[in-house]
Amino acid sequence: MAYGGYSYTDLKYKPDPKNDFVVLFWTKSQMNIEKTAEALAAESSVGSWTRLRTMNNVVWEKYRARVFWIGKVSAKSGFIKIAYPIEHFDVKNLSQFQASVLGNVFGLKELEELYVFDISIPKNYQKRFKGAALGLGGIRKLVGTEKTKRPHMGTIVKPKVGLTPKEWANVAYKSYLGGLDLVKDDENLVDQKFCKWKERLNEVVNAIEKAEGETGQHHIYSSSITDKQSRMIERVDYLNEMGLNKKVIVMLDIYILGLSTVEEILEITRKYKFAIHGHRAGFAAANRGSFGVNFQVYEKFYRLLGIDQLHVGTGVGKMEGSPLAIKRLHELAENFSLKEKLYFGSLEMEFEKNIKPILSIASGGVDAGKVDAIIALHGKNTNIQAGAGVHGHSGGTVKGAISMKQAVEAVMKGVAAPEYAKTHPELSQALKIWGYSDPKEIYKEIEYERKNYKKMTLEALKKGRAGVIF
Ligand code: RUB
Repeated sequence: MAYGGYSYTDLKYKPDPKNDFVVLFWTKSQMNIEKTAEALAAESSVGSWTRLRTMNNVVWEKYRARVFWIGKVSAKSGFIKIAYPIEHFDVKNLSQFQASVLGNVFGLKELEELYVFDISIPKNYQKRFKGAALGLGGIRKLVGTEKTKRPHMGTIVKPKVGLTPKEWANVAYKSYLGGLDLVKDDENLVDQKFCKWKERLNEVVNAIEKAEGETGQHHIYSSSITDKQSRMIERVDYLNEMGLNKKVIVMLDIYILGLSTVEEILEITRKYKFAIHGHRAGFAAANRGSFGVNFQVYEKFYRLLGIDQLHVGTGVGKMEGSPLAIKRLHELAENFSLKEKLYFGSLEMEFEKNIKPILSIASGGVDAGKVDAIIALHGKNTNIQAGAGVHGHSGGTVKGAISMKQAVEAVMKGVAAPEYAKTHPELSQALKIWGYSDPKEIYKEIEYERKNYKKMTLEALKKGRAGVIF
């Protein structure tokens, strides 16, 4: 089988974890799976649709992709693993990697489905990146939870847009007063006329100082600066001049900005020792349905680039993603490699020592009644964030924040939220409004996966993408 005059399939090939990228694709197309595999390898590496008079041995031997595994589901669909040599790519340029492997292939007209489940990044490529400046340990130090190791608690001020700086900061103040560690801008609030960025920032810093005097806690603010590059740089410079790296985290809409812009901004924030809050707004626009890339691929890129705390979903809230799939994203944030070799849709990969673990963020449709389930899924190394689940509490923002704090306290004491609620009215009220997500269901799913990993893999190889829990 060949495509464009060459055959890229070498089923005996063994990728080298130090120097080869490996990509796991799912595809369904009008061509036989073997031919689709060739087409993907050609278009994403050295080939095209027909033979090239300009091809030479060096190009072919040194830079081509190799299809080394095909998991056929039907004649025209299946899973494919392709290896790419490190020399194929720029020395340190994730956008160039993205254009090669996650680029044109999605436009090939014969393809009816193309989904990239995972990627394994070779060690020698990872070494070229710095990883997070603070990472999980640094963020815990900043908030003061390195000893207790409790989950962080945050909120997104709502309404998303429309409040004036003073109104906004007042909501932030109340959230801190209720005991939350973090208050953040929403992804679409930057510098609108009714709430200018600098004014809001100054008001929130005052709110933090006032609240700290009352709570004795250390509070932080994720400030959204997404914009054209020069304006983002001005904002980061301002934050630095104000000496705010212990109070403010720089928040970026990382998917919308693109990998290279994020890298550029992170070079500056690293110099000034600011942590980065990565919001993934827009990711779903291109990555749901039949064509797309699993978030774990981007999560790996973001870890390399140096995001310190990253939105990865909840598994139980308002955003898409099955509990087990989202659990994997949290595991990927806090570990150097996935602890258990479970789950067919992931490739084995170990992060290099320089690529620090980061803090995952569980956000989107969260309230106090979901905290038990979130921690069951994601463990304690996570920032649990509720917007409407705080500001929609019938007792108002302070009580909403208290309900979140009580829910986390309950987990830390090993008490289920409904039990703890008997003596904690704010939590009790939250459970009355929004109900309780029982973690028992989650534990059952985790246990099922643990026991049935092999069966689930076979299932995926029979059912295709539908058999993989993403
Ligand atoms: C939270 C909210 C966030 C989502 C984004 O508001 O809308 O922007 O967390 O999703 P609320 P994700 O708490 O009121 O639902 O974190 O999955 O990227």
